[in-house]
This record gives sequence, structure tokens and C-alpha cells, in this order.
Amino acid sequence: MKEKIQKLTEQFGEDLSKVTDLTALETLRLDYMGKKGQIAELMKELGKIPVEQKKEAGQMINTFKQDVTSRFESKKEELVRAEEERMINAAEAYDESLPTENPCGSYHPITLVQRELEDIFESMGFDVEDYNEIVDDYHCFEALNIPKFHPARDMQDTYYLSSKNQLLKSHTSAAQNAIMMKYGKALKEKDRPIRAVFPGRCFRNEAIDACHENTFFQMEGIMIDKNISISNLIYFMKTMLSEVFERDVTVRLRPGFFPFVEPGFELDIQCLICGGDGCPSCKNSGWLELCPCGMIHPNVLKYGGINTEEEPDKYTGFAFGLGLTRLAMMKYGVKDIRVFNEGDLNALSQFVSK
Ligand code: FA5
Repeated sequence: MKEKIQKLTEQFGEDLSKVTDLTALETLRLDYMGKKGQIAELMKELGKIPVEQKKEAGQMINTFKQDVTSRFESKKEELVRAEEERMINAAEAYDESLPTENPCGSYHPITLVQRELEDIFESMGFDVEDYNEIVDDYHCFEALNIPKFHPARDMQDTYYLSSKNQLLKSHTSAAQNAIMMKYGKALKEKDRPIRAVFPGRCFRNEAIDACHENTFFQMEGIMIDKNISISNLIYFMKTMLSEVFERDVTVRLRPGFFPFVEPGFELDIQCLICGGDGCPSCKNSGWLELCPCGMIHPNVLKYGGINTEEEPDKYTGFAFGLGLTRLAMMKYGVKDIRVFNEGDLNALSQFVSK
């Protein structure tokens, strides 16, 4: 047993030194620590050896296991750090002062990110919906459980138009009610879950800085069916982020208040410009608010014609409001949000779809 463990220790060191990415590391972990891995084999052999040798052999296996675990963890940290550095350097590779070499024009980076997300959500069965930029007070606020004079209206400094109770859409949630109305019948009569994403331009009277614009894009999503829970929400958020960034990104979920969801969450992403150390792009916090979300409030489902007074809990759903412009900042390593609206072709033509 002793010799075998010694050999395995050497072999593990050799195997580990050849690992250069997280996928290979996971394969190696399974080889050694998986259900049918080397350590499990050793445990099986332990059952067969004489009783008087068992104690020593068991200790040796334990030491080996601890050694494998700790070396595995250090390697993982090393690989994650290297990947983060690669991302940060890639972010720095973007240079807005470079002259453009593209005579044909190119898609705006927000368009590229939007299309990529639409593809991801379509592959998960979501419909992509369009909605107006000028909306009325009812859709933007009241149908979302924000009555007139509710303090939550202060969260969005809105541009009201002089005519007919209209305003510039301050968030994509303004489309929720119309989408519930559009698909509610199929949900109730054909058991077809409502799954929709709706990207759109939003307007707010903001103090502009490196991560706030007065005109920016969001992509909203809702899913409504019987028995939809927070687990469904978290699954969709995780899948979407790992598909967009094609790697694990560090996110945190914390409670957040929005009158149209209960419970509500803020989903923040660790800033990919500074790697979490703090910079102007993340207001020196190391984190960027990216995608608030939550379970749709019962009143909103009622106003959308989904649930009735008789069966107020029949259907449940989640909603999220992704900051598309901020996502583009993180994805392409753009340090200042103003780049997207400035119309500088040198800067804007550098982005390409994957
Ligand atoms: C909302 O707009 C909610 N409607 C989102 C929501 C939908 C919550 C569904 C729950 C359920 P918020 O104001 O935090 O929430 O904006 C959402 C995201 O849009 C922010 O996290 C941020 O990424 C982006 N965003 C907000 N304001 C700006 C701005 N001025 N400039 C750029 N991006 C912004």
C-alpha cells in the first residue's frame, strides 16, 4: 500500500504539472477523487488488507487525499488568477484611439451583445419581443405595482413628455404587462409557459459618469408558469452569464427592493476592468450592478391578467432586468460607458461578434 501511494503521489504531481486549464483540472480531479477514482480504489483495497495493517494504511490514504485536495485547490486558484489576468489584459487590448481599418461599417457593440443574448435565450425557448420607447405612466409604473406618488418612482428620474401622460421608457419592465396580456391566453388555454426577453433603450435623467448614461440599454426577461421558483431564476441567470462570458465570472446576489418583485435581488458582477480592486468603471467598489431580478409580485401577475382573485397563486414567475450597456462594458473591457453613445467610429468599429 505504501509503495502504491508513493507512486500515485508522484504520478499525481506529474499529471498536475501538465494541466493548463480548468477543464483538464476537473478531469484530473475526477481521476483521483471521483467516485471511481484512484482514492476510491485505495479505499476498496483497504477493505481487503489484514486488520493489523488497516490503521496505518488508512492514515496513509487520508494523508494522500489531503495532499491531493490541497494541491488541487492551489492549482485551481492559480488557473483562475491566470484567466482573470488574461481577461484584464484583453480588456486593455481595446484602444479607442486606434484608427479604423474597416471601410464597410460594423455593428454597434450593444447590437452585438444584444444579438448574442437573443440567441442564447432563444435556444432556451424564449420569445424575443420588441416594445415602444415612448410608453404611458400605467405601463411604466402602475401596472408594475408602483402607484402614483409612490417613493419608488424616485429611483428612476424619468423624462415625462408634455402630452397624454406619456414618458420615455425608464426601464424595460414597462413591457411586462403587455407581454403578459399577449401570451396569457396561450398559458391558460394551452399550458404554454410565458418565456420572453425584450431588449430596449431606456432613458433617465442621470448624472453621467463612467458607468451611468442617460440613454442606455437593458434586456428584460420573464418566465411564468406553474411552480416557477427562485431556483429557475438562478439557473437561467447562471447559464446566461457563463454563455456570454464563456467562463465563470464572479457574481453576488443580495437582497434588492423593486415594487414589482417579491423577493427581489440585485445581481452584481465583479468588475472585469479592475478585477475587483476598484476603478472608475465600478465607482471604486470592485462590483457593478448588472442584473436585478426576482419573483414577479402577485399584483403584477393580477394586473397582467395571469392570476385571478379566485386563484391568486395559480401561476408564478421570475423577472430580470439586465443592464445590456454595462454587460457590453464588461464583455469588451470598455472602461467608460460614454464610448457607446459618442459615435466615434474609431472606437465603435473595433468590436466584432464571436
Ligand atoms: C430596473 O430598471 C428594474 N426594472 C430591473 C428589474 C427587472 C428588477 C425585473 C427586477 C425584476 P435598475 O434601475 O437597477 O432596475 O436597472 C437595471 C440595470 O440597468 C442596472 O443593474 C444597470 O446594469 C443598468 N442601468 C441602470 N441605470 C443605468 C444607467 N444610468 N446607465 C447604464 N446602465 C444602467
